[in-house]
Amino acid sequence: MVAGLAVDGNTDTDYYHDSCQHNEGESNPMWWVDLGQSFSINRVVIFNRMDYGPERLNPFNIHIGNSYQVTLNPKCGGDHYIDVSQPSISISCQGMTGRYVGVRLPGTYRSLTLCEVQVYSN
Ligand SMILES: [Ca+2]
Repeated sequence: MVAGLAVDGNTDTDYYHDSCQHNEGESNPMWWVDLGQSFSINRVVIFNRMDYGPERLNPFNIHIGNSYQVTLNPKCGGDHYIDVSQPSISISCQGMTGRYVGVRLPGTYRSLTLCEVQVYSN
């Protein structure tokens, strides 16, 4: 079951098809979705940008919890790395609960481009 779906329900990984969100060169850029209520989360699937710079997603962190200060929420796992030859990665977050699901790139001058984030509840 899909508890929350962002950015637009379109998993197209070509940035120029207007289905990806993008932040250019920030420290610790962050994106999050407000699911509207707390859900028990099973997994998070992230669709990367594939037409340019797929390696820019690595490494990334996922935060899940009920604080609107999203970085205060617990991390699902540690640093995640997507296989840059693959358009998406599925990350198990079994046992975590939260209203906010965030994707954060740790470090300075990181560019965060997400073409879709799907959140699946139990
Ligand atoms: Ca999209």
